[in-house]
Amino acid sequence: MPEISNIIARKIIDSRGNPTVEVDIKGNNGSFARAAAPSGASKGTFEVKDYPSDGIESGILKFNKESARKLIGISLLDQKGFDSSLHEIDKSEDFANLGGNIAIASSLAFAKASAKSNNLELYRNLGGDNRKFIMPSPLGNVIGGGKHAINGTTMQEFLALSSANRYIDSAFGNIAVHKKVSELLKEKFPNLPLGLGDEKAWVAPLNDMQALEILSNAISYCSNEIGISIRPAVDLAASEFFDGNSYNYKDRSLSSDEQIDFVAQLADKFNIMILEDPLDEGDFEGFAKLTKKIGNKTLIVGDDLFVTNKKRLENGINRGAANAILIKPNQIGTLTDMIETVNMAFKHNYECVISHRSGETEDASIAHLAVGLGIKYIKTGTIGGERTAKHNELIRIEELINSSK
Ligand code: 2PG
Ligand code: MG
Repeated sequence: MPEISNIIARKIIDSRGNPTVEVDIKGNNGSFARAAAPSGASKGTFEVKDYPSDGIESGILKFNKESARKLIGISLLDQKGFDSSLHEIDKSEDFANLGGNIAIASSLAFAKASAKSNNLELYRNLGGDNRKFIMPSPLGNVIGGGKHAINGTTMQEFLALSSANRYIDSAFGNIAVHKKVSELLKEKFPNLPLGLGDEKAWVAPLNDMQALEILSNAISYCSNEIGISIRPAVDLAASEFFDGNSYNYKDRSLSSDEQIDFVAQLADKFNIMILEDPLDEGDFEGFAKLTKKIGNKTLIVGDDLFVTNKKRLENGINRGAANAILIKPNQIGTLTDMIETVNMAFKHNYECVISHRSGETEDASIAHLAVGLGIKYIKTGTIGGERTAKHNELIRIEELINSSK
C-alpha cells in the first residue's frame, strides 16, 4: 500500500512579493508531489483563516514539528482520510490553528501524490479514467481596480470570457482583448503612464462606466477580428465599497435596491455574461432579488457570498440567491470540502467558476481541478507567469485529452 513517508511545509514568495506556503509530500513508493497556496487581497469575511493568529512562520514551524508526524503513514489513495486528518489536527471550524493555506497546500500536494501513485495525471485521477473531459472557457481580467490596484476603478475586475474550439485559442482571445484595451487606453490618455494591477490587468484613471465601455469596444473588435465568441464579465467585489448602507462609487452612492437596478441595467446594456459579487457578502436577499430579475440571462456568481463553503451555498440555494459559485480551494482549506461544494452546486444547477487569487504562485493545480471536475469556467488572468502557468498547463492537458481519444 503506497503511503506518505515524508511531508514538509516551507515559506515561499507569491506574485505580490508576500510570503506564502508550499508543501512537499514523498511516498514510500517513490512518488513526490508539491503544491502551493495563493492569497487574496479582497478576502471574504467568512473564508477559513489562512494562518494561525501568530503568523505564517510559526504555523509552518508547528506543522513541520508536530502535525507532519500525524500525517506520515496515511494511505496515498485516501484523500478523504488525509483531509479529515487535517481537520482533526486543526480542531476548529475555520482552520484557525493549522492555517487554511497550510491545509490546502497539503491537501493539493496529497492529491498530486495520489495521482502519481495511480500513474495518472491529476485531472484524470479526479475525474475517472473513462470520463469524457471537456476544456473550460477562460475568464481573463483586463482592466482592474478595487483592492488589486492603486486609484483604479471601484469595481475590482473587468474581464473577457472567450470560448473557442481549442483552449489555446480561447486563451489568446482573452490576450487579444488585453492588448486591444492597452491600445484604447493609450488613445484615450496619450500622455499618461499606464500600469498593471496585481492580476496584470490594466489600471487607468477610469470610472466603472468608462471601463465597461472600453471593455465592450475591445471585445467587439477582437471577437469580430478573430471570429470567436468573447463576452464581457465583471467582478464587482462589492463588499469592498459597501459601508453597511450604501455602495460608494467615484461618481455615485447607491442604496441596495438602487445597486440592484444599476447592475441589472449594466448587464443589459453591455450584454454581460457573468456578474460576480454584485452585492455585499451578507446580502443573500439582494442576491435573490437580482437573480430573479436577470438570472435567466446572466450568471450571478457568489464569491465572498459563498466562500466555497457548502453551508453558505446551501443557504443561497434555499433562498434563490445567485445561480453560480466561485470556487477557490484556499477559501475552504481542503480538496474534499471543495469537491463537496462543487457537487452540491452541480446538483442544484448552479454553475461553477474555478478561480485563482490575486496573489498567486506557479502552482497550476486549478487547471487540473477544472478539467477533472467538469467545471466550465476558469478565472485565471491573461498574462504574467503565475497566470500563464495555469493556461499553459491547460494547453498540455488538452493535448493529452486529444491524444487519448
Ligand atoms: C476575486 C479574487 C480573484 P482576491 O475576488 O475573485 O480575482 O481576488 O484573490 O484578491 O480575493
Ligand atoms: Mg471575486
